[in-house]
Amino acid sequence: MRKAQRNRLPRIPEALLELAAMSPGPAGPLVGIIMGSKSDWETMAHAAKALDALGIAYEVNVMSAHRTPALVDEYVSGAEGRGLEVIIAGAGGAAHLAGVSAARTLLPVLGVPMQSIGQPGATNAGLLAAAILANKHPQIRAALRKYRDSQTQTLLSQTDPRAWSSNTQGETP
Ligand code: AIR
Repeated sequence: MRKAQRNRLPRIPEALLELAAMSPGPAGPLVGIIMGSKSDWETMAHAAKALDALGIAYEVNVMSAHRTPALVDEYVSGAEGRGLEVIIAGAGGAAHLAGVSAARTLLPVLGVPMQSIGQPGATNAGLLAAAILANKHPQIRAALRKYRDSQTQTLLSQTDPRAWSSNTQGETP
């Protein structure tokens, strides 16, 4: 672009830039949340909640490494081709779903072993998925930065732990 042309371009106001950062990301789901049983949803919903907070599109499906291995194979093998970029796999018991999934794809698979890691692990899996996606998607990067800034502000406004009872502390780590 020549200098004269460049000078004619309007400056993008800060507010517009902020709006662009808040607009929805790429159309299709980027994250596939899978779990071994519908009974895992109560925990895995926290991964979905973390993605919701950052405006990241995801899909949710129940499938089991032991009960429906062919379905897991089909879903995971096709995940990258359908546009998914990260898989979050939650399962209880032997919690093999993440390992079985990772064997069938080069996508990053974040495992959430249900009983041992539970809700904080599911939330962290959502945030880790966002950090992975932020390498490629500027809108997600902006959303993640905004989220982290708000976490920082929350901490800075609560530096005296004695002022807060245990049930009023923030939910996310
Ligand atoms: N599971 C399902 N297939 C293989 C395993 N390990 C797990 C589920 C769930 C637990 O077994 O992920 O955490 C109990 O499942 P359900 O369906 O009996 O509630």
